[in-house]
Amino acid sequence: MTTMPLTSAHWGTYRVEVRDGKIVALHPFERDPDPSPIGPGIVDVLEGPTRITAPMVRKSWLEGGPGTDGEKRGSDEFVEVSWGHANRLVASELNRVRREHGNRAIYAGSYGWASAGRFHHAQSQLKRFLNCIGGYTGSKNTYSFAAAEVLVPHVLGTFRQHVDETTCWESIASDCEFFVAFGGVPLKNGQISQGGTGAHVQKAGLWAAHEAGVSIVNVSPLRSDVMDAVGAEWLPLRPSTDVALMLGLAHTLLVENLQDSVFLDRYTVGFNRFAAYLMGETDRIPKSAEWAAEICDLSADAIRALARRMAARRTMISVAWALTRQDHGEQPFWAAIALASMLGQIGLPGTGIGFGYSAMNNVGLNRRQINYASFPQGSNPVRDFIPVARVTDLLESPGTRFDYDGKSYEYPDIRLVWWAGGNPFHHHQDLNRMRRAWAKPETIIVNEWCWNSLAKHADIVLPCTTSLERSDIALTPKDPYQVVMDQAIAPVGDARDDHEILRGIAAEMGVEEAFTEGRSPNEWQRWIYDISRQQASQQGVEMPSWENFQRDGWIKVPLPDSPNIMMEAFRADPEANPLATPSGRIEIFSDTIAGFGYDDCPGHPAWFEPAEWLGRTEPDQLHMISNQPRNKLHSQFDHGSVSRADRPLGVEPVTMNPDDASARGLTQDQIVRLHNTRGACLAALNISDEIRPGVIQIATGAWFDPDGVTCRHGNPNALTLDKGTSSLAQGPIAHSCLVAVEPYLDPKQNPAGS
Ligand SMILES: Nc1nc2c(c(=O)[nH]1)N[C@H]1C(S)=C(S)[C@@H](COP(=O)(O)OP(=O)(O)OC[C@H]3O[C@@H](n4cnc5c(=O)[nH]c(N)nc54)[C@H](O)[C@@H]3O)O[C@H]1N2
Ligand SMILES: Nc1nc2c(c(=O)[nH]1)N[C@H]1C(S)=C(S)[C@@H](COP(=O)(O)OP(=O)(O)OC[C@H]3O[C@@H](n4cnc5c(=O)[nH]c(N)nc54)[C@H](O)[C@@H]3O)O[C@H]1N2
Ligand SMILES: [Mo]
Repeated sequence: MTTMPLTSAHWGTYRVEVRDGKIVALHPFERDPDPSPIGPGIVDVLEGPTRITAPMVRKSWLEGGPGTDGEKRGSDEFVEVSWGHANRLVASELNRVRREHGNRAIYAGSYGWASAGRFHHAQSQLKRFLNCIGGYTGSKNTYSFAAAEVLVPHVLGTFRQHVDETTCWESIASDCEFFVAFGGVPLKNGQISQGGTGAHVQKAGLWAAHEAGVSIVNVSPLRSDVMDAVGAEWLPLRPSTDVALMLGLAHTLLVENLQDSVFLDRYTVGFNRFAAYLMGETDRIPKSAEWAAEICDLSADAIRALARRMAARRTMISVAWALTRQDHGEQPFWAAIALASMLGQIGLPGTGIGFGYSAMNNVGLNRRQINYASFPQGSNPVRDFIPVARVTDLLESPGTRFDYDGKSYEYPDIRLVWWAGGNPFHHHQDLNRMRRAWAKPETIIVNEWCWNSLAKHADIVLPCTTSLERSDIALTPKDPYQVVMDQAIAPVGDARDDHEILRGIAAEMGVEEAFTEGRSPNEWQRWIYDISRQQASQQGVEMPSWENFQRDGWIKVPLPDSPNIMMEAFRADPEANPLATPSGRIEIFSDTIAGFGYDDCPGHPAWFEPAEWLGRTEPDQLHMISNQPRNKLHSQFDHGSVSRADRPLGVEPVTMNPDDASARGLTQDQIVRLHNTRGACLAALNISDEIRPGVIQIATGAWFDPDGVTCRHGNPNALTLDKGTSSLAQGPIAHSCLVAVEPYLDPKQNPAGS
């Protein structure tokens, strides 16, 4: 018998072809004009050797108890146990840690992308459970754009709301003339939309802009960050130097009197202080086009020409989120806001600034934002937290203090780590350093469905289902399509839903009623839907009954009456609609930030030399860009057929300019070793002039497979630098990283080599 249930994922909506209880294929949703090939990558790995089918406990931990041989994590054997046994082990260990060290000794920030679906959201489930037993140390912000999440609210009142209200592609096609994309608009990224999407629009949006005559500039070390078909002009700057370029543009506008003074007076504060910095009055360094050219390796004439064009045309500035994932990653967004303010087009149709047309399908997607309900997490009595990317510092240095957004905090002493729905062995920087710190906690619990490096580095592995093995609802304010996620197959092996895993442990600890409130998963989903439906109705959108939603499988929420334009209301009337900043205006100078007294994040946008960049290299070093992979979401399905097909040599490809390859005597498809003082990884060489000299690009996502400090599989986080962006946001800086590249001589094939 064949059925075709519907499912939703961060990479789109699909029809699942199920034959006799087995999934044989995923087919694109009939409404999706540009479906992502990522989805089918799950089919061949749902079962098989990489699937976790029963609870597993690390042998030394099971035999010796908590804290035994933490340094064996990642290499120790695992022993299968029953669910009853696993639940008792987890419950008694939680009780011990709480009794001896208090709940703050449990770290459950559990950052990561889990699955789409409003109810079976792994982190929400875990956090709700832990809140029922006294709480946990959590984390703040994201790896995506931590620096912007902390900085931009000081400057524009909020960050996330502006991202959600990004001026849509329709408005760009009708009203923009000049689209300047820092970090480009790589279509690989538009496959993704957090919480699911019904129709992919990024490619069509960019194409429509081109067809409407919008000129596009791709400011990026990678030419391929904008699709060839739109004929973008390529400005191949050095990585991590966008701030210098933006300051050079701003200086040119100022000295040529091209800035919009009326806009600056009415809508901003602090421009004069920034102008003094631009002119070199504060540090004797004018941020001229010549100064910028020296840093970013573009010509001063090109910089001046770009500034003049931006002032003469209706211009949109797009800043990729990647620009925040570099040292001093607060500054590119602040400098871009200052530059857009000088152009004076913020809040007008098709122009101004957009935070990340590069990043996801939902950025630039015209839609109505419905306030859907979530699965309630309860409240956490523990006040301790870390900025998310400070996890290694947390484990390494209990009791030490850190700065964050104007205050000072202390790292608690973590005894137990619990991760559900994220992969720190994918997402964190300097994985060799993290691995050493990871040996310290007494117990590490992980909910996972596949044997990735996170699962391998745990003490207790609780096997969870994938979204194809349970039913859920994908309600998301980020997309007009709302989708029923049908259960396609029975759970594989003894895998349980995260909710069911935690219900079992809650029962063991006597808090089952508090955790479930007596509702079954199905009743919870209906509860979430009914509240969402009421809230939608208050926003003027009528959603069908639960029964009809289930019957039809999906709905499409009507589009807004007029296209989204970011900061439109503020522009129309800044007195009636002030920003949520102290001044109510755009803060080109922020007294609040200046008042924090950070020498690495002053009161206005400023250039700082990154910790690692091409302006200061050892001989032979190259700048490594580790951007998002085109064939998967982060590390998910790296073991699946879609990802493997792009990796015929078994290791992740790395792209290098022909000049750099010939200088090193390297050839196409050769296996190379990328290395620096922190670690190394192997990669398969792809030689191409789509990348500027001095820079290499290797996508993130290869499963970390350490052989000493070398990742055999090509995970760039074996090399990246683990340092905060600044005292303000403490965000991750994966993109500021220098490496050397050499031929790899496989000791097995080449005993005389290595
Ligand atoms: N070098 C470098 N590093 C980076 C970046 C970069 O640009 N360069 N980008 C950073 C960014 S922006 C991000 S967002 C992070 C992403 O980092 P993560 O979000 O941590 O990466 P994922 O691989 O998506 O991890 C999700 C995990 O959840 C598991 N999972 C899926 N569904 C379920 C479920 O239902 N239950 C449970 N329990 N688990 C589930 C998956 O198997 C997977 O292991 O990486 C960051 N790291
Ligand atoms: N297919 C796919 N899509 C994804 C994801 C995925 O894993 N796979 N992850 C999603 C997530 S969680 C996020 S946060 C977003 C991230 O969205 P982005 O941050 O926009 O994505 P990246 O691919 O890291 O970076 C975009 C481009 O910026 C360029 N770049 C890097 N450093 C610099 C620099 O210093 N200056 C300039 N001008 N350009 C630079 C790189 O060439 C890169 O291709 O992507 C989302 N989309
Ligand atoms: Mo992200």
